[in-house]
Amino acid sequence: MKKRIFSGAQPTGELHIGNYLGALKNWVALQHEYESFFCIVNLHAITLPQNPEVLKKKTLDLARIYLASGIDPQVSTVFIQADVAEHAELAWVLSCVSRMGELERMTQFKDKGKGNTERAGVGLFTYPVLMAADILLYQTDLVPVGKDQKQHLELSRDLAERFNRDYGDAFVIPEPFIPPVGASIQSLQDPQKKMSKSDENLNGSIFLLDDADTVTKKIKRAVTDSGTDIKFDESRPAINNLLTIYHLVTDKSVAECEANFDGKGYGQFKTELAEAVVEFLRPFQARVADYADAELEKILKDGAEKARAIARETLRDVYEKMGIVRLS
Ligand code: AQP
Repeated sequence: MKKRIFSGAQPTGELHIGNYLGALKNWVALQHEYESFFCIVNLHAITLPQNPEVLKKKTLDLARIYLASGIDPQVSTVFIQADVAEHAELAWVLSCVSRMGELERMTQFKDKGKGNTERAGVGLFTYPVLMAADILLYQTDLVPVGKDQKQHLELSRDLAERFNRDYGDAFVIPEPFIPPVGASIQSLQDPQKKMSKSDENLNGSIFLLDDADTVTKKIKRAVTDSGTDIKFDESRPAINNLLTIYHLVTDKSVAECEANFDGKGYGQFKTELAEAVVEFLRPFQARVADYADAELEKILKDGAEKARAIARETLRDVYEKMGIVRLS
């Protein structure tokens, strides 16, 4: 039997090349090897305020992005989180198993809550518990994510182990799959920060739907480090980040990338990088319009039905083990 993977993204903001290189690219590569579940995590989206109309639209847009990236709905299960109510139910159960202290240690809560815990939403605080529910419901073996989600995944493992120890084995303990390269694509404007949908500086991120002109301008404006060599070098985070993007969008080896820019200046490097990113995005952008609304909805409904059957079984077992009675 194939092992199982689960992953998801939030239908908030515009997906950027970091989301693609850190997550989606790996989902596409892994889907034939694993039984795959890819979720549009719209319940996670409301942990920060959203405009309801925009959120509705973004939910279907994100499904289009998944499919345009190469996720094959004949092979993988693609669905919307809110279509499977068991996600919210298991999140409640797991919140009763979680400790305040462990959630307080989550760095994303500190970042997104901007250090003001009095004003931060409770949903933002318990976000990692909902993420644990997403993963554990499907008896997931492997979770392909970017580096920013590593801590949340460790919490999922801790909660699964605690539940299994206290009530009996109900969950597979998931492993993270964090790509060796591309797990953290940094902002073009501040290479100390990860590229992020919610960054107010739009020049920091290359969005998957940016046109050629916008991509080129953003790359030309990208900050660089001192020095002139165009080589992979962690101590020069700006150039390292740009070269990593080049490496991943062209699929050229590290040596080929360095050889290609040997003796060239930053100007030439940025021109070639912009061309490579535009070329990489072109076929993807053409595919985004491939699916009509009705076809897309059918894929998502079929996906939800398949997901629900597994989720229901896991929750039934969890309730049984905890002594939660349901008469119907
Ligand atoms: N900069 C990044 N580099 C590599 N991978 C990344 N991911 C996010 N940013 C980078 C990975 O993308 C997947 C989906 O992310 P998400 O929708 O759950 O959003 P997020 O992790 O909260 O990060 P975003 O997209 O930048 O949004 P904001 O601005 O809201 O934080 C995940 O697997 C994530 O690791």
